[in-house]
Amino acid sequence: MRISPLLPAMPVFLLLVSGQAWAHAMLDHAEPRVGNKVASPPREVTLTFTQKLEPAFSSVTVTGPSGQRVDAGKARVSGNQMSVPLKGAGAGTYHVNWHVLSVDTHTTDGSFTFQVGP
Ligand SMILES: [Cu+2]
Repeated sequence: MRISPLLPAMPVFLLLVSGQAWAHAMLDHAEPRVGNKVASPPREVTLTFTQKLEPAFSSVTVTGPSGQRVDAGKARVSGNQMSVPLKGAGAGTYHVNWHVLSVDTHTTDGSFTFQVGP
């Protein structure tokens, strides 16, 4: 385990000092695509980031149309990608919430939605 004592303060510090000027692991793209509509519930969600991730400190949760958790298992991290399997939950809006630690020791998080339906 490598946990910097400064880690919890880093995001605030970075916001105050530099905004987005430094490179962090930001979401580059996702499948299903951010804000898009897909015909049937996907088997998994894959997020691709702008930097490699630390697997032990990176996670993603997904909630389905009625707010229930639909992520089915631990997220898998490979390089700059993170995937999580889903259990199908029908049509509606799915919320994806991610929280990652990049190899440069900065944490970032964010969320997006995609739609399932005809
Ligand atoms: Cu960074």
